[in-house]
Amino acid sequence: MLKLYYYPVGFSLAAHILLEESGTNYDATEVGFGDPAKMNAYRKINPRGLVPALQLEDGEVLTENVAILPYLSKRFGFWPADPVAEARAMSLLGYFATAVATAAAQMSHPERHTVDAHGISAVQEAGLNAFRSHLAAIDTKLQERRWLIDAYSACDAYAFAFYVYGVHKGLATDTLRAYRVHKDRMLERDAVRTVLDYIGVELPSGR
Ligand SMILES: N[C@@H](CCC(=O)N[C@@H](CS)C(=O)NCC(=O)O)C(=O)O
Repeated sequence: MLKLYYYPVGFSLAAHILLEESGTNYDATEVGFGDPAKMNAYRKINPRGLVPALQLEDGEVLTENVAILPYLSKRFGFWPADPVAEARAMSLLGYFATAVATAAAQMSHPERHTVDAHGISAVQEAGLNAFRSHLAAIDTKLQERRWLIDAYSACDAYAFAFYVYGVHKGLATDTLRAYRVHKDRMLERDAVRTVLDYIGVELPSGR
């Protein structure tokens, strides 16, 4: 059985949603960030100690959203057949994983992004500003379309994970009108609601 290692407000949410959408049997195990013994055990699965990690039926472990999301999408039929649409999907996943997720990492763990102890709050602020501007860029993209590429895809699930993370960090969403509509569209999907219930994450109403 496929096994996903996740953290509730982590960007593992995207892979979790795809697994649930697929209808396949899978296991989802929460990683015990903050518990050194559990983290030592988890580092045997993913030596970088990050989520998501996806263990395949034969025991091989995939890490990194840019690998896991196309893998699940291709395996379960959420991947565009057209080469240009595929390139658009890869472009977005690359942008999300390198720029948006990195801004979030600077917000959550600024101390890892500077060697200057006095610079930590400045790094955090820069991460916050960058993350806000990425949310605004995603919002602009969503003003033109229902889903981020031609049809519902891993890009939508990943974008939704950023939205959830932003809300949990207390960021205002009132200017993100198209993104809010996209979030509501995501919440209409049974798979999305099932995963949020399972991981115990709620979006406060109106956010
Ligand atoms: N490049 C990795 C980034 C993964 C990542 O940073 N995951 C965060 C959660 S969203 C994490 O595991 N954070 C725990 C930590 O940094 O200690 C990917 O795209 O999969």
